[in-house]
Amino acid sequence: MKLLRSTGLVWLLLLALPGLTVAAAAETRTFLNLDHEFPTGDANGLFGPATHYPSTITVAGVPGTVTKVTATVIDLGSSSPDDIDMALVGPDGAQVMLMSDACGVSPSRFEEVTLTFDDAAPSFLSDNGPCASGQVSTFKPSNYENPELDDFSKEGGGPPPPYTNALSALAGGSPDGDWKLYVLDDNAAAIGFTFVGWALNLEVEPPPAPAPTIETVTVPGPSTTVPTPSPSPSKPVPRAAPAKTGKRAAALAKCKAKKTKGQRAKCRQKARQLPL
Ligand SMILES: [Ca+2]
Ligand SMILES: [Ca+2]
Repeated sequence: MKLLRSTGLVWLLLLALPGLTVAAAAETRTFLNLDHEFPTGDANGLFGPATHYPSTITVAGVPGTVTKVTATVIDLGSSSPDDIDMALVGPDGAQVMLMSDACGVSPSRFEEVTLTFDDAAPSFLSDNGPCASGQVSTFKPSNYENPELDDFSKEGGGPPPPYTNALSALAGGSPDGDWKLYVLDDNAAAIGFTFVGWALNLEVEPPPAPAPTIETVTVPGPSTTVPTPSPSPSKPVPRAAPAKTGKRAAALAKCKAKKTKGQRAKCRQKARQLPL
């Protein structure tokens, strides 16, 4: 007889556990707002805050950390670019002046200009202009206004100073939230701006992915047969009785046929010597 006994095996499993991470590559995402913008301070559109003040891009559901920000103003035209004040405010409240009092006053003018503001650009916009028309160009944020005079809160109810001049001030936080572009014409003479929209370009480093790690888990293994232990030697083992042959009974039965008592006794004595 044998017994069945289940044994346990230890397996090494790869499981995703929080806490350990693997770096992921950054990627750039672009968001658009195509609301047409022009000054709304008077009936002729010569000065004052833009149609949407601010013009807002709401980013939602983008995990990770912003590592770089650039902004593009699409199809910008002006008969007096110096009038333009433009600031970008991030979800965390950082304020960057993209351009102010750049490219000269009327008769300096430009049209159909698409400007991207990028800290890594090789140069600034010209202070006194002219700035070329019909160009798709990239410049550093360019502010030629006396900082004491640059104040969106006084001229249009926008964010008060201070404003930085580096888009890097907008990096380091979550992409999610409201990104606000404030544009203002600060001079009642000449039309300062019209543009069809703007793009927000965010370089985002995704959140670290969970790294595989090792956890030990015990799971049931295959069954194993093992022999039954032998009986203890100190315990007596009963001896089996020999099987009956029937020879003795047959001989005794024949003894009844003997004639004399003596003959029957002698016969039984002989029969008892036979096996059962
Ligand atoms: Ca200004
Ligand atoms: Ca103006």
